[in-house]
Amino acid sequence: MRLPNPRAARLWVAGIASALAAITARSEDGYRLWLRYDRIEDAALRADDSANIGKVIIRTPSGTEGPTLAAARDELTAGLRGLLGADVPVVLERLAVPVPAEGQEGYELDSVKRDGAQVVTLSSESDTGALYGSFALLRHIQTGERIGGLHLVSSPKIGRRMLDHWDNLDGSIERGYAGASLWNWSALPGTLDPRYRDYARACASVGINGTVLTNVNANALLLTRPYIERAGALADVVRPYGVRVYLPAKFTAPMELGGLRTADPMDPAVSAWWRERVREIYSVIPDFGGFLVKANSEGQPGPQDYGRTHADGANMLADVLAPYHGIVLWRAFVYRAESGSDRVNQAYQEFRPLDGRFRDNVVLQIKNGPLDFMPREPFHPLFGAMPRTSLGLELQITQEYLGQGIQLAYLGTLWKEVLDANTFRPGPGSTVATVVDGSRDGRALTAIAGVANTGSDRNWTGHPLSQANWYAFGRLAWDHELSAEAIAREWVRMTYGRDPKVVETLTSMLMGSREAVVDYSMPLGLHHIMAEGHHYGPGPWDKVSRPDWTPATYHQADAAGIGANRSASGSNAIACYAPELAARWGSLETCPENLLLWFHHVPWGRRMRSGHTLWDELCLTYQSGVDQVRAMRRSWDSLQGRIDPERFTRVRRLLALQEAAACDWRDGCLLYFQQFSGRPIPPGVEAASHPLAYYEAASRSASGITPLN
Ligand code: GCW
Repeated sequence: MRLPNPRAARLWVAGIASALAAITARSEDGYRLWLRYDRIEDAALRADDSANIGKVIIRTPSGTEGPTLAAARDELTAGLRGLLGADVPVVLERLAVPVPAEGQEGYELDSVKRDGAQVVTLSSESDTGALYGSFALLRHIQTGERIGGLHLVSSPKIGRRMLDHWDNLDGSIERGYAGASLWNWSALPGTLDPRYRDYARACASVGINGTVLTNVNANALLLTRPYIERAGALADVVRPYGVRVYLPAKFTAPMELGGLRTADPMDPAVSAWWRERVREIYSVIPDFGGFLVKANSEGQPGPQDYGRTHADGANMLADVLAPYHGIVLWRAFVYRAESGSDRVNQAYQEFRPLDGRFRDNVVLQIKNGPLDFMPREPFHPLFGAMPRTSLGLELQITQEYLGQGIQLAYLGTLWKEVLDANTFRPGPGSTVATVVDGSRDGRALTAIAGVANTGSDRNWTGHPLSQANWYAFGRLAWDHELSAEAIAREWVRMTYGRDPKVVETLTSMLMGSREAVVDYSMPLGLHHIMAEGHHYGPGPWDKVSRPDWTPATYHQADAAGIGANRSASGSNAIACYAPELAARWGSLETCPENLLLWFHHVPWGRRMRSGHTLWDELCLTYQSGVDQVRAMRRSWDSLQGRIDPERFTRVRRLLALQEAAACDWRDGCLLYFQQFSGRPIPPGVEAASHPLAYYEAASRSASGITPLN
């Protein structure tokens, strides 16, 4: 036999080794999300947990197994086998005494001794509560907490915890950055993608209990029998996981589908048409949640087309749904180009007079800020102004204005900022969170919604680290008192393992990431200066047909200064807030600098708290945003070898693109604003690589997005 030459032999051995490694290494494509259940590497901890969990006893009032408890048992069995490497028996028992956890969805977990052995009891007043408790137990173990001495009582603070999908029936997703829609309408109802179940598992694992399947820019077809059946097939898959299906309702559906000459909510023929549709929906989906409605907004039809109010429209649908215990989620994202008034005041002016006029089964669903999911906005003033209405909070998980599928922006911090904001309504405890969870005004119907960031990408969310936002939304919807950092750390432990260096580094990257995006894109209260249409990258120069979509309307840059004057001498948006806030935000001296240009038109030369002029501060903040991205890149690189190569490489490349995008924001915006300030770029800020025309042209390209490959 001829021996191969040494170089060929080396190559051959290396080839075999890498092929073997590829076979043995688990493919880390992100599909499993945070529900990984990999063996706990710390043998002592594993042994300790195993000794303390001889059995899991699920206790519910019936003590018998239906589809939800079967799902709980499957999850526990698979999860514990994965984590502990042992088959832990899961048994059911009848619960005789009520558990301390409030409400049907709560649970209690205890480590107790039974017949001489350590076991875990999981008690709940409902099967869904037991399912949530199962996920909580697995989370406890997966994040490295000990089972011995376990005592955990938990229940959700908000009733309806929803994902709103902006998925269209043709499979596209409005503002979706992770592939196509998860829902394959042409294959439904006959073919059920296994992903539907995994979607429901992921939702249930963080307590999400509702899904609006399609876009608020609604398609009336959804209300036809074939689509109701397709939605019904999805409802059947997600139901065992405690997730109810909701649908968007197009206001003119009675005309489009029913041939009526009007959609006037006061017309008896119109409500009769809806009644029949709703009857048919419930005959297919008995636990149908209700309708989400975008009306008289951005071209969508609504009750005002017939001289009726938003309350008239919402109440008509609410009355039709009430016999089935369905609800209406009516969006407050309403503004009109023709009105000529400041867009951030319009929803307040429209809805505040309607306080107390909505039926009990209506939730007014309000975006976190008065404009539109900007990187930073003050909270929406309606949260402090409608005590006699159920107010739901709408957040955007998909990163329309925060880097889309390319950039890292952990949104737990943004959402906490809103939830914790004090509305200064008279009396104690008036944060946005206590209004939304109903405790402030004793409201029974409560809701929170996140616009989903899911899609057909193998890893569900496009950017591997954007999974954290789906996770954080669910965790905060369940308990808004959790800190953004605790949630980030928990997610990192579940998704990237418990290596302390990984946990600390990645948690701090997540925690700083949103502020980095603010700093390199819309710092100091700037807003709505992204490129038109695709909304990715800078576009302060854009000239748009509608003034309320035109960046200059919002930045107001001129030779004197920059920023939107919303004080009493301007659009007076501050008057929509409680007097304490109006006073604080209305004065240049007391307005927080991170909202300064939201509320004020500020002279370029004004001294900031740092001692810099506004112009210098603006430049330095943009630069700091870029520097923060560079620091994130270094942090991530320091994790090489501690994270699987597949996810490591992908995030590494994305962070490089993020740095390029941050530089584009800095350079484009500073070159543009410099035309007005006429001041030099201060030392410490890097010079732009291109002239302004380059950035303007780039923003007008199809997507403004640097391709991945
Ligand atoms: O943020 C804007 C988006 C639209 C969206 C709209 C809304 C679904 O740019 O794409 O439409 O808000 O929330 O209705």
